[in-house]
This record gives sequence, C-alpha cells and structure tokens, in this order.
Amino acid sequence: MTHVFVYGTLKTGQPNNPRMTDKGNGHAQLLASAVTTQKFPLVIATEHNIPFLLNIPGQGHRVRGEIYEVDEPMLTFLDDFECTPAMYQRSQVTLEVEEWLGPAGDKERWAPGSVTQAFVYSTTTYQPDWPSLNHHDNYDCDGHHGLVYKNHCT
Ligand code: PCA
Repeated sequence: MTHVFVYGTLKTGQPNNPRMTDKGNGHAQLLASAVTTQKFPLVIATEHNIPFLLNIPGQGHRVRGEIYEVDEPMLTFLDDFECTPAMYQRSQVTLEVEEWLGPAGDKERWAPGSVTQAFVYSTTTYQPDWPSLNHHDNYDCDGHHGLVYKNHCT
C-alpha cells in the first residue's frame, strides 16, 4: 500500500472524488486531512480551470488536502488519470497531519501534528505565466475564485 496526498479535484466533495471510491479503479482509503510542511503555489490553470500544485517549494501557501492509502491498481489508475508524467509528475511531499479520518480502530497511527510523507501529483512542466496566477491554500471547485472546473474527461 502507498500513501497519496490529494489537494484538488480528487478530494472529498470535489468532482473527481468518485474516481477514488470506484472499486473498479482499485482500492483507496481516506486516512487523514493534512497540510504540506512547505509552501507551494497552488494555481488554477488552463481553459478547464484545473488545479495544479507547482513544484516550487517556498512560494505560495502551505496547501491543505487529504491522505489516502491506495493499492497498486489505484495508483496505476491515478497515474493514468493525472496524465503522468506529461501533465503532472508523482513526487514525494512532506505533510503535517491535521485530523485522523480513517478507520476508528487505527486511531493511534497518526496524532494531529505528526509529520509523514506521501506521493503528490505536482508539476514542473507548467506554463511560464502559471507561477504568477493566484495562489490558493485549500482548493474548492466552487470557491470564491469563480473558476469553475470543466471536466475534460467526460
Ligand atoms: N487532481 C489531483 C491533482 C490535481 C487534481 O485535480 C489531486 O486532487 O490531488
């Protein structure tokens, strides 16, 4: 099993979260909410208003998201879904756990404030103007930014 940190449309309540809960794609278990220990620019870009975490540590904000435990089929599905490595690349990120959201029996695993690592879909293959777009800290497709996500996969 592998841990993946999601910060965009894959989060609970966001348009692509059903991909994580679809058993046909593999297994994913929500474990915790978390925030990156480093700042990153989280921007909304392209005509589809897609969230991208730019792999530029130290700029932007600490970014909030969720840690999932995923199996090999789900990781393969997500790599494909996120157009890795062309659009996003999967790399390791260091996280501060905020709240345990996983199975109650596993409660001892992470206390709030624990530091852990997970994979994240971030990008170094961004357009030159993206770093100067607005920086977000907690993506919501219906946020005040008004940049409504357009699903290009359906
Ligand atoms: N999906 C991935 C990367 C950005 C996106 O919309 C995620 O939610 O983490």
